Amino acid sequence: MFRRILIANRGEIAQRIIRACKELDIETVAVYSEADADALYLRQADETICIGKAASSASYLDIPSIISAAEIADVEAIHPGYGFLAENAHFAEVCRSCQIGFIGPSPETIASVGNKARAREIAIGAKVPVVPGSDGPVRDETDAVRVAQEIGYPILIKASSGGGGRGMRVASNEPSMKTGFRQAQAEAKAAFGDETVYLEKFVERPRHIEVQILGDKAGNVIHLGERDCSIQRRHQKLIEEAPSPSISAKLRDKIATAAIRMAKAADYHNAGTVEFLVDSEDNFYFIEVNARIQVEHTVTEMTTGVDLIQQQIRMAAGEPLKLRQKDVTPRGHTIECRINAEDPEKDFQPSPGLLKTFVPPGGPGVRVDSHCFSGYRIPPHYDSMIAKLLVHRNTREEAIATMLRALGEFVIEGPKTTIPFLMDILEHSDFRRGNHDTGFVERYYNLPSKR
Ligand code: MV4
Repeated sequence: MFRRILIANRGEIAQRIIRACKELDIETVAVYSEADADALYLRQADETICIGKAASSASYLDIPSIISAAEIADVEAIHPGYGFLAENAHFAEVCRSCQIGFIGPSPETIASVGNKARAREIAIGAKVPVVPGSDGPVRDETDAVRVAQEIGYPILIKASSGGGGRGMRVASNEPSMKTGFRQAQAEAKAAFGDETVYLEKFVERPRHIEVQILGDKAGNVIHLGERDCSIQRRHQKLIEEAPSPSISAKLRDKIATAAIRMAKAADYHNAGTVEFLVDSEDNFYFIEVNARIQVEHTVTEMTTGVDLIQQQIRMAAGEPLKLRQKDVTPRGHTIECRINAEDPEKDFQPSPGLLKTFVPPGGPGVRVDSHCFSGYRIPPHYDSMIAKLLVHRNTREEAIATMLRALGEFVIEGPKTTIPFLMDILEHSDFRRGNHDTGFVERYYNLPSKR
């Protein structure tokens, strides 16, 4: 097992990783930018190192600074958390060449699943259902129109280096394909330095179901059930839950076993997520692999009782999985709300600054993962998530009731937050029925009345 690791991240995930390390008796080295000098996680780490200016590009994304810190602090491994360098194959490669462990998949796996057209090919090879689409990248406009003719409109043009909703464009007919294709290529080139695009049939009103997997270096892969992340706005998840309220036990099992096939085919080690879309007829399709621990890993921790961060660290250190598939027994229902310092009445504009009062809720079935405290100043340079509020209850109905109680109990003075908006969603009849898809927020938010 590692003796000492560096955490290349900030905020609640840095704190989450420190907690796991303390329980594993591993020393922690935290890094921080000039804007994070007063952050809570720095008081919890064994050692702290300033790695640069406030801008992420000059600190949390600066590979030479992070590697220097790791060398100076003499750590055996780096945990990248989520975001920043977590899915950067080059960074994982640099760690390898410096003989520093990377707590995540191999650089080769990160690169291959990071290429979405390649990930699709791997899925096809593993008999994992994909959305009808092009066989690999589409070269030019003529090719695009021909493939689209075969699949039928509407079509989604996706950037191979995109993902998470970036670099996508809908084409509803031949003329819009002709113009859209070139624009998509140009946008992809500008955004990712890679103009490669591919086509998929556009699935209308899908549900977003993702499967948590764990894979050790010996090639054992297990799943820890799915999360339903259909409640999102502009590709930012707002509410995640497990189990999904809208899939049958049979479909759940089919999706989970497909996720395991995908992980094995991608030679996936460490913790990861396989994302699927489920259409209105309960067909499911692979869309992406997330080669990192995700924000919402906590949902799975609550339903399975498995500490995913501890598992990640153990697997990166070369320990084989002790957990067997039959020992993973999801229980009850978990809901997570992401609380952001944003103003829902001003188009979710970030609302950083002084947190005058921050009193999180408690009581039965409640977990709060947050780096915030009364008197903390939320820096404007990073994402606006200030807390993850989770509840775990026996049933979904009880979980919704506890979540509404806990959201109501939260006292946050200073910045505007998304709490009122989250409460609105939890009270919506379609959400309560589990009758929602990824278009829920956009539809609901454009409606004058919600019921
Ligand atoms: C799609 C789709 C419909 N059809 N692919 C968005 C994020 C990225 N992971 C994939 N995404 C989508 N891919 C096909 N062929 C609709 C989405 C999508 C979406 C997916 C999951 C969660 C929220 C979403 C919101 C809008 C669009």
